[in-house]
Amino acid sequence: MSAPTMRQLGDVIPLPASVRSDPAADFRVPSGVSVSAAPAAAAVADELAGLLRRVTGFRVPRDDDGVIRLRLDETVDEAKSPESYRLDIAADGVTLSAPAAQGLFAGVQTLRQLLPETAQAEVVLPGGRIEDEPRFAYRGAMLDLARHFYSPADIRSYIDSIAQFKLNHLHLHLTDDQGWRLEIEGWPRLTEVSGGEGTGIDGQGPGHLTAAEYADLVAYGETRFVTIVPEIDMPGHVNAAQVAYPELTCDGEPVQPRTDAEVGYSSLCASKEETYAFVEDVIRVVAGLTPGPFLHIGGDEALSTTAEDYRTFMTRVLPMVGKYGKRAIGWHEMAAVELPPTAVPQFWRIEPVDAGVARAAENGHQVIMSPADRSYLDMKYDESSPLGLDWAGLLGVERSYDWDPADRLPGVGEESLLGVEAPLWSETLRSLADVEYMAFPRLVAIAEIGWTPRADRTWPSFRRRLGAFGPRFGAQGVNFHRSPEIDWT
Ligand code: TNX
Repeated sequence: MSAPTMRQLGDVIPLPASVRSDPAADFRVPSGVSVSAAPAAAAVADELAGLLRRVTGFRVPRDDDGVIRLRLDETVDEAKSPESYRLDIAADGVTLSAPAAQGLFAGVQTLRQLLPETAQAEVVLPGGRIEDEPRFAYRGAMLDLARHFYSPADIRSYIDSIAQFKLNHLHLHLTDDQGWRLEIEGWPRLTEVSGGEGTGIDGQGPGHLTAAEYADLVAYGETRFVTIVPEIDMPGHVNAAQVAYPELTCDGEPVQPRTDAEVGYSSLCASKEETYAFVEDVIRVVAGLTPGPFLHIGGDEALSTTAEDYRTFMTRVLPMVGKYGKRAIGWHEMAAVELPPTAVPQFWRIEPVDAGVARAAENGHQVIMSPADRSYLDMKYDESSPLGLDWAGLLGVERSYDWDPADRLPGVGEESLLGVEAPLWSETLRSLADVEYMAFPRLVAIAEIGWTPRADRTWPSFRRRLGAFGPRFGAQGVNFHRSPEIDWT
């Protein structure tokens, strides 16, 4: 029989904060393997048992004295991230401990990568200790449902794919000029008119989430420790809302549905009370459906809103987010106005466009970094990419990895960063396979930037670990781009 293939303890993406190998302590998974866990960690333990079952063929029950133990450490110091964990692999067993269930989940994602991707005659885990915690609290992906709608099954699949890289937020861009994708109680025409047939780019991306489907997605995300961040984009990017409700334009005249990819032509009317009644209703409903702390209010490319109207609008709308218990995120244009203390600007441009974000950081605001030239997953990989745009340049895998969020904006350093997010806009996409092709592997690079200590990251190391991940994407059925920059195994 051939020797069992075993990974090195550090062959994990994102690279853990600390890895100490002990080759004398390799753990051969025995046929009687069982998993034990505190009741609060039962779901995570079941997940690990399922992974082990798949690759060993053993029964892998849960019991009280498992050779694999998941421990919740109540005595942790407060400064530790709830996502931190410690993984000890020894010849006689495996112990995973963490201050909270999300840390155990993160540790299970690490273990998953140390296991083979397919069933083996003998499964061996590499001995040693990993101590790990994230660099940033917020590590996100964004999916644009407005330009093309993706079904709940597609979104669940994307959640599964991102969670294995310890990404912990999925931002859903739910509304834009070409479509409105979330049912809002009291405003049925939003989805009846603008979430049905003929919507999306070229009319090719119809569909919407009912409130119940959205709530199910939120609950599914919770099982993968992925928090849903809903975005209602305003005051620009609102043509779909105005098609459904013409009273949302300044003159009240009906507007035509649009399925082209132009931006910057629509605006809510800052001087009309109807506008704020609508916006407050929408924020109340979306906040009510969303247990997570964030509500994204867009604010980008409001090119047909005057600076004064933008200020009037944002100054009224931002407090509404707080009123319904949420913390506002907005694209960085939002930082032109005085922000409530908890608001988070999300930087998306290439150049530092103005001083707004730096000023916000100086005033204590946290910032999310999504510079288009490094993190926009809708940019083409190279000239031959069949999908994608190129306004922010071509974005190969190395380019998506070899930058740092703390260096992007003067005045916005490490301590001002809530985290990093990779948006994926859907103008050129038509299916989940298209989404996967654009996201993988570049989203993996962003995940490592968000998790791994800066000083420990190097492109040669990432490139090697990513190359070894190819068969896993294959086994998972993920349609990743076999970038020629990587030696895929
Ligand atoms: C800019 S980035 C937009 C989106 C487009 C995207 C295409 C941002 C906040 N707004 O409306 O879909 O470029 O890359």
